[in-house]
Amino acid sequence: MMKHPLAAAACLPLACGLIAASPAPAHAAAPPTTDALTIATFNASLNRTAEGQLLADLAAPDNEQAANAAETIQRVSPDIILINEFDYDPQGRAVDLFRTNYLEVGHNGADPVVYPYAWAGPVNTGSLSGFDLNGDGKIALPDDGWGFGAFPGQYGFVVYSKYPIKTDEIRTFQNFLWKDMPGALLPTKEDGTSWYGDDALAAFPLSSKTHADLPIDVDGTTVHVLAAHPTPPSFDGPEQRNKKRNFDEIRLWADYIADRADYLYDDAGVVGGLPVDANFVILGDYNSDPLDGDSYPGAIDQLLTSPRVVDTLPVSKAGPIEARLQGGANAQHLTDPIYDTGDFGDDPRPGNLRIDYVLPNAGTQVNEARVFWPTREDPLFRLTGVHPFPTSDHRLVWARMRFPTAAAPADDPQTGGSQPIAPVPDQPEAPSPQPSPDTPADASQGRTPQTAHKGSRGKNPSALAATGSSALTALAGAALLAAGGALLPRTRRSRR
Ligand SMILES: [Ca+2]
Ligand SMILES: [Ca+2]
Ligand SMILES: [Ca+2]
Repeated sequence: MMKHPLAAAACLPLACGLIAASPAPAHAAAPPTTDALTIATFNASLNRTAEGQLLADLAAPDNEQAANAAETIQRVSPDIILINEFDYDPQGRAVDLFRTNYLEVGHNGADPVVYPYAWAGPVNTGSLSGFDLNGDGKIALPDDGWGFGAFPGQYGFVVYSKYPIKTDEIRTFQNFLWKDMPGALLPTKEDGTSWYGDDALAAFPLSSKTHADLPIDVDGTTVHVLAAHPTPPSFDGPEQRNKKRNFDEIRLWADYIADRADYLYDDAGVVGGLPVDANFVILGDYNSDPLDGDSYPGAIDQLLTSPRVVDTLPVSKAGPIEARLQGGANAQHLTDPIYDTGDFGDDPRPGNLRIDYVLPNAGTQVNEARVFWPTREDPLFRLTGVHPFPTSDHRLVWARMRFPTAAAPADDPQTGGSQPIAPVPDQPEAPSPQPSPDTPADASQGRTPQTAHKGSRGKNPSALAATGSSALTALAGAALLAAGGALLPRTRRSRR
């Protein structure tokens, strides 16, 4: 951590007294911020076709695709990363094996990366609903799972962090029922009746996997990682059941951050959303491009146009080149391919899309934002490649940013501070290890630590746990176990 420039300087008693009395750092106009963090999302295609296969593949360090995924992560070395499509197992063994055998082993000259903290939780994919959800006359996986999947846990996700995850304040929304969202876009048949029967809707979760709010302690400032993986808005018919679910899965976070979530209950029964001054970063594959692909209209714009959100607009040099080389549907696309994050079939469609996002709260300073997509002449192109892909059909997306340490501006687009990212294709695809000289000085001297989840939700066991009572802490732990989260702390801690 950089020291505040004044902290080490000799000063007159009067000046020192002023510093001690005021929380404001030397740059009076600049609000205090955290150190710059690199935060990433990566749909790494670490799902497998059979239960247990990922564990088998990760048990030894010789799985080429897993090694490629690990090297991709090492090339960026994010402080916090969400990995989508990572099969869940209740003991968290895959989470540990990927750390031990892949992330913590250098690949092709890339430095190992150590994440002392991780979280993975149960998902709805591959959990057989018992109803014929797709209307094909049979009740079977993968189509009739509460989320599309061949076995329980397929297409799960994991969050790795170099900073502590505040485990007693995690909230998950795996079980929130779709029908309980006011104005839910529940699909209907051509005659106007519900596509799903009342018995199915009585148990139908909105989240196709889970939605998880993981508060992370960044040197005393809480940043809520909001992780999800809404269902693809495809593989349906005129009823648009997947398009509408995708829209509402995205809406869950849009409401959660904008003080519109009074209806929303988490898996521990706690109602409500984030305080409007909380720091957050929405991460994941949201299966929705702003202008192209199969989305229900406006799906991802619920987040991109929210006054609470900064669109970091990550860019790559290779996206436009690949769109041109691959042709097909890409030629008709409206979203600038500089923002594409997924390389999908182009003939006839959908073509390459922008669907993976890193979206912090308004007031966050964004220093740089990139899609890891090397050009074909770059040696690292071997990590992204062309179909059939050596690693994934998605690209790792990252942004380097500083969060406000005081309260973030709430719902004020004038001070929301979307920091435009100039598309500068000639810069390297990996973040610089140190903040650039013109970024704001570390303001740790003036920090006001935030407390999450205070006051607004009386039933919150996390808030009870914060009282320090061991009995109440155990209650919060029990609630967490009920939610089934696998908490995977490590004793070692390495920072960047
Ligand atoms: Ca069926
Ligand atoms: Ca393509
Ligand atoms: Ca595109």
